[in-house]
Amino acid sequence: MLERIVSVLISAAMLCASLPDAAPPSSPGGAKANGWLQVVGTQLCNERGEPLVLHGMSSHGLHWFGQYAGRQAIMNTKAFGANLFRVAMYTGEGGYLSQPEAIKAQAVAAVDAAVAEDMYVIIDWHILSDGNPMAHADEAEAFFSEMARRYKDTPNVLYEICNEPNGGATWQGDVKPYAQRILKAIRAHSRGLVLVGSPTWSQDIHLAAEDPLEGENLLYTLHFYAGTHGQWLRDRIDEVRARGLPVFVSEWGASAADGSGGVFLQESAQWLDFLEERHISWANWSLCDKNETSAALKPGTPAGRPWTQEDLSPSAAFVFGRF
Ligand code: DCB
Repeated sequence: MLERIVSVLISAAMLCASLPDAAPPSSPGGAKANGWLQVVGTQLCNERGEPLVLHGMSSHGLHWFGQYAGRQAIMNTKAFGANLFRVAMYTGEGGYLSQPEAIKAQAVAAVDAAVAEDMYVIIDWHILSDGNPMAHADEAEAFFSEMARRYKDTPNVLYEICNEPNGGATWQGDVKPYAQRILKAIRAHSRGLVLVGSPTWSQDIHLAAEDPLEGENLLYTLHFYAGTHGQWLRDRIDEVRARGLPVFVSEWGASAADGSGGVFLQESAQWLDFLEERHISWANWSLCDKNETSAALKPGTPAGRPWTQEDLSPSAAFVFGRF
């Protein structure tokens, strides 16, 4: 009899152990469960110092495809497993610098939507045609100062201060001094993660490794396009990490570097396997329905309803499956 009771108790205990915790967090990779992010060595970690990997989508330019940075669209990416959203706020090309108040309101609405979904969210100062971040450092400083104050108590928010420096911009003469200035403005209010780009569309991360910034909770962005960038750029990631530089892939595409061509799924899988082995976080370009191969949605897909596999482009059918 006693034997039988013991064996029933043991099976009950084993059953309990195989069930998930009674009260799972609202989203295992979300901000409620993980809190303020921090960098430990080269690894992104949660508030408890446990490694955390963020996966999600980048918006396209807010001023062109703002509907895909709304609550339903962000929720849709979460439903596919994302815990990160990147708000790409173009500065040039008719973006923030041309209409600051309207675009800022759009960016804030997108950030608030991601926060409401318990996701981490990147505020991206998306320089591109304006290749040198120094060209609009005053505007950037005012913008990030305001954002850091607004979100000083919101652990969800990450600050990407210069998407892709290019043209003649150098690390030592332009990007580093710019980053020092913006970092200071952000740190006056917030301890949130700051993501820093580098020359050649955020590929020259080795220049940052030779002369890194001082400060806490900084990561360096590396951007790649699977049809254009291969092993040599992955090797560069290993080189800089060996020197202690924390890396975050805040933008990558399954297309070629112009956002089109391909789609290069085999090359993308090779890249994502590489990132996964190293617990490197990423955001994919881009959540929109533009007629280009990097776009996640088939042309004409409405932003205001849930999406099925049928709505996804070949790129997103692959990428969403890797969240
Ligand atoms: C980056 C930019 C991003 C750009 C994508 C794809 O630029 F951060 O804004 O997105 O990569 O090129 C594209 C959109 C197009 C849009 C165009 C201009 O997909 O719909 O018309 O921006 O706004 C890169 C990245 C890498 C390289 C070059 C660029 N590269 N670039 O290695 O040569 O010149 O835009």
